[in-house]
Amino acid sequence: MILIGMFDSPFVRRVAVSMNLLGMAFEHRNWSVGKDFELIRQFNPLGRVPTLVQPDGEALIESTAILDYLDELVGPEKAMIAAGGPERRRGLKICALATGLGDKAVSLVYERVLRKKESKVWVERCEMQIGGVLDALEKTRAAIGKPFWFGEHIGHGDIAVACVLRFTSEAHPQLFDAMRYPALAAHAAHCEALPAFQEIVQPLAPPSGK
Ligand SMILES: N[C@@H](CCC(=O)N[C@@H](CS)C(=O)NCC(=O)O)C(=O)O
Repeated sequence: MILIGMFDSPFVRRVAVSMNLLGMAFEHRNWSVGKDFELIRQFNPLGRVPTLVQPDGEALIESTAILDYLDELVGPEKAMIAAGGPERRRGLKICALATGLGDKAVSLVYERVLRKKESKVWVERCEMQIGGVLDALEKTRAAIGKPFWFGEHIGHGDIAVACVLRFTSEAHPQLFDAMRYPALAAHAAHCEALPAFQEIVQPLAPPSGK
């Protein structure tokens, strides 16, 4: 399989870290959504990453849909989210909050680098949404006295939250104060110390818009 997209993207990184943890080999195309847009569009008409190209040429898109397929491939024993019931619903919600936060953090980066003048209304809205999600995730994580969100084993929610926190801290350091979010900071540190995370990391290099 070929994974397209840079590891500074929290969405690409969550897929790559999961593949690493699941022991799935992949080739990596370190293509930028800026300068390599046309290359990416050859595989995904949206021109977005992550895009995961299967051996038969089929291209999967959207991190959550890609991970859903990978879980299906490895089977319910190794899948990194519960197969059904309340634990699956709660797991999907953690993932949705984390990736939604990631969408807002990415949107703020594009606002900064691609526009001549930022929209104050949009920036304030995104910052409020990011703060709201961080508060909600902090409260939930603080109430869980376990190594990971759903117990002893790492899952997609854990990975999504850690990847998005790293991206947000690098792109907008003023929006993530570890003192205000101690449970999330500890969660991120715990995940980032794992070999699967340390092997999949790339400093933030946003598109320049030129
Ligand atoms: N919901 C998507 C979000 C992916 C996403 O926003 N990727 C960014 C890079 S971090 C991208 O492709 N940006 C270019 C664009 O949206 O045109 C997912 O989970 O895969």
